[in-house]
Amino acid sequence: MRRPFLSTLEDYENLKHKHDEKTISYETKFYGDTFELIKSYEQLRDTIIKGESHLIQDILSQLLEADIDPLRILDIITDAMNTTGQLFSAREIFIADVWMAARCVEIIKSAIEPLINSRGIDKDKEIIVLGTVAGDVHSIGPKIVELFLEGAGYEVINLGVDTSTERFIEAIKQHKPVFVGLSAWLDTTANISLKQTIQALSPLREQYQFRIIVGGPSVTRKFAKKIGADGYGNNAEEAVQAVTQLKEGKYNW
Ligand code: B12
Repeated sequence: MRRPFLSTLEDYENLKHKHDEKTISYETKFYGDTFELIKSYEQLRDTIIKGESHLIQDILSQLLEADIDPLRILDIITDAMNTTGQLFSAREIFIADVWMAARCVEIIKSAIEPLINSRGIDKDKEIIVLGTVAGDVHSIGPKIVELFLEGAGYEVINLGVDTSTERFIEAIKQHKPVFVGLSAWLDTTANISLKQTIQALSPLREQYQFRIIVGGPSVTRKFAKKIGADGYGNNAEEAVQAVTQLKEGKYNW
């Protein structure tokens, strides 16, 4: 299990103050990075939280020039958005701030996507269709899941947000995926759209031989099982684990 980079803004500030010789060596050992790199990670995270999209490109270039694994940048995005969510929930920032943070993430994702895709493992990649269910416009989580699944060697067709059941069915018929991944963020879309989507896709499972995995903060493992999903992932790494274990017949709820 990958350790979250930092879990709250407070941790982040503490870490900044903690950067004396002793802790640098600890952090350096832990992450296998140089101090300069850790500073750039922090800077990227801080910049996302502040929504300073005009600064993103420069910081990202520094990190990529240092040849860091682009998948690690996804950890920073996840952490920054979790902190953004906590600040929003605590009413310390407004929805407009969340939008600005999301905008920064979009810029980063566009920049690192080609780097992750260019790793190409084999030509005949299996396909995974991914989408956020109808009525829900959250896209950052599935984008990260997409990048992880691509990193694991799948071709991912991301249908984006607010995806109707008809659109999922069309994509299944067209792309013949081995997995369909569904996301939901809101309690309403998890309880209604996600359930309805699984019900609508289920009759096609036998004919098209795909399995359904689900995720998103409003979805629990128990709920996923109850509504008829084949697998669940609490985060992008678990999404990869779920598809791997399902393929090997080793998935355990
Ligand atoms: C960013 C954000 C937005 C942005 C979305 C921008 C975008 N392009 O995505 C905007 C501003 C548009 C937005 C709008 C709204 N939002 Co909003 N939003 C968030 C926020 C702050 C962060 C979500 C996020 O990106 N997290 C970071 C990613 C990396 O994590 P993640 O999403 O959990 O994804 C991981 C896992 O869930 C998993 N996963 C995700 N998908 C999948 C799929 C599969 C198959 C698998 C296996 C795993 C998996 O892996 C991902 C990567 O590790 C959350 C708060 C939070 N803490 O979650 C609220 C939150 C989700 N939003 C909320 C609300 C209420 C809304 C609005 C209704 C607000 C409003 N009043 O208008 C609207 C809804 C619009 C709609 N119809 O969908 C609530 C939902 C409450 C609820 N439980 O119902 C939350 C929890 C905030 C809160 N505390 O109130 N939001």
